[in-house]
Amino acid sequence: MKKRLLGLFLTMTMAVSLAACGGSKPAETTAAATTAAPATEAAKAETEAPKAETEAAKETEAAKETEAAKADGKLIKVGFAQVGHESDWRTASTKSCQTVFSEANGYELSFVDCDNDEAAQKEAVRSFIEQEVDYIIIDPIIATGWNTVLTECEEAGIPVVIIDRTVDDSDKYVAWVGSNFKTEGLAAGEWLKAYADKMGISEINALVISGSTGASAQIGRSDGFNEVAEKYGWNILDEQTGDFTEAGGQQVMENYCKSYEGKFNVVVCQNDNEAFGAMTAMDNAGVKYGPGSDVILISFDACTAGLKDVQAGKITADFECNPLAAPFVEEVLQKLEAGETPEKEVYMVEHWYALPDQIVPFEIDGVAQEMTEVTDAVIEAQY
Ligand code: GZL
Repeated sequence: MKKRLLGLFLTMTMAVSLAACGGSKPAETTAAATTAAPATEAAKAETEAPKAETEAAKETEAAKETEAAKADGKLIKVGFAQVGHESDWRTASTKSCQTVFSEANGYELSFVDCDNDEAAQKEAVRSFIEQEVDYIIIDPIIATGWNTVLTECEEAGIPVVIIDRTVDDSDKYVAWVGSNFKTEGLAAGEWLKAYADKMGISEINALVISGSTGASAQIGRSDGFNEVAEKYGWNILDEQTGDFTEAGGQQVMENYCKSYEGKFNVVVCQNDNEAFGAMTAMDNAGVKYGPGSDVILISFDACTAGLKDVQAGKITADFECNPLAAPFVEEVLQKLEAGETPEKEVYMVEHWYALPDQIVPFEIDGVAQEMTEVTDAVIEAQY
């Protein structure tokens, strides 16, 4: 047990440094460390040979320790039921979890990609119970239908941590780490109002490509944006799900370009991958979008590829959803390991992105919002 606690201490140090790096994404990048170039190739080879042997020895030692810890049952067994692999955001979320819950950090991770299949996700959770894992992490594909299986986890004495999306019909979990999706929707709406006023656009006719129906991210973003639309009397011409995928976004936008030709001036995509698909559809239909064009294109997630499209003048504004929650989930597990009570809710830090001409002051419920200019450095530091 002592070894495991040492491993946990090392993990906490790792998590804090990871969290500092990934959780708040520093606005500026640190200058790349410079190293003196070796004098000659021979000197370089000589310098590197012992280092390589040392590295190899270290890796062997670490592998031996991990195997021993595994054999002694000292690794913390974690089951993670992930939504799927539908988006760049999801890829970053999975990578973050697999990096944090690694054997080197003292964990034995059972990872299941549930491929956006609710039944498969419940099955994965039940398999973790059978495996008698120490903890279960769930990113719930949709927000309801969870009480039965969470009761089974409770009866098996396995604490559950929810990451990212929420469970709305049960509180049988010890903590949730994620984003305020309604705030993201409100931010997009209030920014649009401020930007439209700046541009002298008095009428908003919006088409929405929403995320997976019933996912808390979809529910929150729709609720927030629709609340602003009602407040200002905008026309939401249509809202159809693109299922958070590029193919879904393209399919819906192709239909929109036919059904609403010349009638819309705003497209809201509830994640970047839908926006990528929507852009392909609008390109094919000859619809101009982005700053200075006929259509304002709004997106969510602000993944690296999405910010590149902001910088290229394609996406007009991108509202971040931070996928790097794993270090904060690990802090919850470390508290539980230490017999402490973790916070029930932990919110991620998020930013609203645009180019300078599209950065306008706006408020959410009277609170002034900061926007972040998309620069090469910001893109470099993104996920
Ligand atoms: C939001 C997350 C959503 C992302 C999409 O927290 O669940 O699911 O916005 C992803 O990119 O597919």
